[in-house]
Amino acid sequence: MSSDTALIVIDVQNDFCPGGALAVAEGDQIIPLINKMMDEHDVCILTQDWHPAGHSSFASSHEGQQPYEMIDMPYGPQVLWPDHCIQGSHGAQFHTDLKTDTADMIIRKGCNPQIDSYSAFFENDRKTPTGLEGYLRTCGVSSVVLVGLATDFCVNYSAQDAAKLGFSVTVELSACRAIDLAGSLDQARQAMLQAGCVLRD
Ligand code: VGL
Ligand code: ZN
Repeated sequence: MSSDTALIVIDVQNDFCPGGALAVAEGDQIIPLINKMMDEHDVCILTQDWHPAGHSSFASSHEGQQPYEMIDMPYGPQVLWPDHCIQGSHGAQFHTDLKTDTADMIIRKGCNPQIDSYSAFFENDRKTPTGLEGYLRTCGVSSVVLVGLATDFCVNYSAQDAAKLGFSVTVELSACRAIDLAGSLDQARQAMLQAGCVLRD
């Protein structure tokens, strides 16, 4: 694949795989396909959800709230999650089967205690950048292929932001898996299509 296309691998971490704190069904099954795709792309980016303990996206940080409830944050509605991907923990490590050696860059996100960050490009205020856009532009990248976890949250937000920034976006759905909370997968598919992303089954 030419170097104007980057593969962006979203959050293939222990906590999002079976047995993890925020396990996505079959989350580990996409790893062989992702490893193969990494061999086929010159530019590979990995993202790593990387929260400080007590992060504001954790239900445990809000008295009386349970995981998967919604709250209003200053930047908008936010789903509350079980504690997950705490910096330095086993759950935050990449799954051991993921071939990380050929990655050009690893973006850690969700580090700000006050703001969640689903997207590889912006925090959930939708305006604080992670720096990935600049990196991709510097490399001459104009199109991105997105894979990883979870389809309806971090892949979805990353895909929409990439499209808004003017990249051509393909989401390879066979190499993604979803959390699917109350129709979130259908909503995510619609939103990604609306944003101009190509969804490949
Ligand atoms: C994610 C929920 C919370 C994801 C990350 O990777 O999709 N979802 N943090
Ligand atoms: Zn998270």
